[in-house]
Amino acid sequence: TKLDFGESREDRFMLPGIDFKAKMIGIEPVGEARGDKMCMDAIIKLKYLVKTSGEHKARIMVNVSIEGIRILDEKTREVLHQHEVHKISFISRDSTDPRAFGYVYGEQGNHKFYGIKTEKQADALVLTLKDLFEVVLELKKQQIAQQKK
Ligand code: I3P
Repeated sequence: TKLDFGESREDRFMLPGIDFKAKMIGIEPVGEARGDKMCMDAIIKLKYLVKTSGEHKARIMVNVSIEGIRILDEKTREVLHQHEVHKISFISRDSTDPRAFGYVYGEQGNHKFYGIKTEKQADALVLTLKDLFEVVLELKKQQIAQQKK
């Protein structure tokens, strides 16, 4: 039997990364980089806008890799949004919906909340993102240690 002790944790984030099937709930400007209540308010508003518009949510693919989060059109695979890890400031689970979550992306004075409805449990994607952030932090630390040598 093959033991995979040699495989490093970051391997699964190497390109092309991991794809999650999802739908876009919407994008909402927010005033802060982080905050559970702020994100919850944003997702409630976005869901309300979807409902009252009567439109279907756009089908997307959420790609998670060392380059961050990329939101692609499910059919054409066109990149709709590209979000580097270091500018993603907060991830929020929707406490009322096991298939929804969102995150805050952007710079000071220009933060936006991205609300996403996942095909399966949102936890799978959220845990993958948390793992990615740890891996990126670890790589950064190693890089700094290398520079000091
Ligand atoms: C659909 C139902 C689906 C939902 C879909 C709705 O309404 O709520 O669960 O998909 O959203 O249209 P209905 O039961 O009246 O057909 P999600 O669970 O993925 O949100 P959509 O049209 O925005 O894709």
